[in-house]
Amino acid sequence: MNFKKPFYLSAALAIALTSCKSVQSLPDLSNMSPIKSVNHIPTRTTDLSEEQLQRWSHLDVLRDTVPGMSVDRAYESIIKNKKGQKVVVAVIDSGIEIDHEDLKHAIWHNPNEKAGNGIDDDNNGYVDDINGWNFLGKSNAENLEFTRIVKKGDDGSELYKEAKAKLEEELAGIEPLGVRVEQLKEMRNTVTAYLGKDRFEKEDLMEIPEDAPQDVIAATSMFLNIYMAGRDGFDYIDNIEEYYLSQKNYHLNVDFDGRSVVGDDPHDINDTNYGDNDVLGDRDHAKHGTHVAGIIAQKRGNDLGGDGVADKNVEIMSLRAVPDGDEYDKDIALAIRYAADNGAKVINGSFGKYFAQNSEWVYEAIQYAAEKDVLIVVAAGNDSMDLNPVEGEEIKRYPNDRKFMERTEIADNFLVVGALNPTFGEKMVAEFSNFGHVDVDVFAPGVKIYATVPHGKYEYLQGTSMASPNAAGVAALIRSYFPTLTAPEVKQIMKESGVPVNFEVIVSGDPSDKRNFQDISTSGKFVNLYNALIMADKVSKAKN
Ligand SMILES: [Ca+2]
Ligand SMILES: [Ca+2]
Ligand SMILES: [Ca+2]
Ligand SMILES: [Ca+2]
Repeated sequence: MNFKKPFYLSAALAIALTSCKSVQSLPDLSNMSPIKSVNHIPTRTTDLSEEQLQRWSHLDVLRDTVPGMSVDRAYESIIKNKKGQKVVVAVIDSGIEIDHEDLKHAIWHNPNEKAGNGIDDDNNGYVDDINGWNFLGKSNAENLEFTRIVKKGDDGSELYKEAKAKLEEELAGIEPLGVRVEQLKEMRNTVTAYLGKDRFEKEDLMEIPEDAPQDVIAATSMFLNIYMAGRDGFDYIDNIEEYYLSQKNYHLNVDFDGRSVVGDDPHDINDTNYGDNDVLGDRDHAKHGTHVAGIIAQKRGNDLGGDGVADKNVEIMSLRAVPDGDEYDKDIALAIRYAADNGAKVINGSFGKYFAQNSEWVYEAIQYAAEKDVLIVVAAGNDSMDLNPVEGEEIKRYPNDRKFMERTEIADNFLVVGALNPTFGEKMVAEFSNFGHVDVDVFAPGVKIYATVPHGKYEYLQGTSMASPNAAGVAALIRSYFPTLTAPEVKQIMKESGVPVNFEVIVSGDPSDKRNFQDISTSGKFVNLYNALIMADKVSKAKN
């Protein structure tokens, strides 16, 4: 792809076209009062029903006493059936099942590209890019970045030393896991041999007599514990083995080259002729991206699966750039530029890593997106870490809008989101969620989030990967109804209009580590759509 575009709309023309599109005016919001600070929330005495749990992120802070985003309240009292402007949301992820029946209504179609003619009709550098672009081609698994750094060889750099130490630490960490997998399989064989069948269930285990051989009894009680915890013993072993093997064979394996099938040089930003237009990729590797897209755009109220935050107001552009392993800075930089050049107003980035070789390309792309007025919403990461500890070294996490050791941000269009549990009180922060008073901006629901997955299905998933698209959906709705607001204004509104929480919460899942919620992000708040629309109304009126 060539960065010098031979054809694009001038800024003035783009604005003129934008203002032609109709946005139906919302009801008068000037007298509506936002949900204010939450100091003492009545703890729920009953569990959420399955139906409530499937859409808890849409529930209301006060009415439902969960840290949801008051999406339903906003639809009922503000959005109603008012039409907004369509907002293109680029999802940079693992691929999206664009023909999923709960998603296909909201997929972006490149208006200036003709499908399947082998010609780059709109001259944007990508041939037949109908729904976005697949920067990964046929690749799926990848190394982690530190593995790739070690693979390149010792160049005497500090980065190499750090990467080598990290790789050795991780390899040592998975060794006992490999031993454990073998033990578990042996125990499984002991039980299947004793029972004389290939598979067993909890009921079979309950019938094993107390005078069975010692090794059978030991294995039985181990498996019973797994079943008692609500898990299937066979799935349990498979999951651990799958994780172990992906670490050993791909993520940490210096002899594995995931990129060769793509055919480009991933460390040459000018080598842009790669990838293809298949934005789904391998369907079985598209779970993450399909789920993220669903959180934003799955159809609301159709009795199918879950509800998206912004189904009618968005078009999802799929940019496949996140493999099973660490993403390449080149793919991320080009994906951000693609989104900015082709009409996206919001980008969701549910990915990240702690080592980078070409981070300057991503920093430049973020600034490029800022020039094009694109808001980038990203996940804070799932490593239970304080990214900005008061003592000790700061954590470098990529992508970021801050160069490390510097305090100032390089752009004002980058919003970082941590994850919340479906419960108020001291346990509201997800135990895996990173946090930080410099590098995390807001929190949003990210545990037990129900959304689309490939093969037309739905699942609960968790992660800051799920919190980010919840926030991105809110950003899209603000931009849909208040199209004159800029990306920095939308970022500011999302931070300021959030619900402040003034009590201590457990971080990193460690009950002995409690922080005031106000101190673990730049805003000290969690995202609230209802409040955000009220504030957006005020800010946009003040501009006119
Ligand atoms: Ca094209
Ligand atoms: Ca074409
Ligand atoms: Ca639905
Ligand atoms: Ca920042």
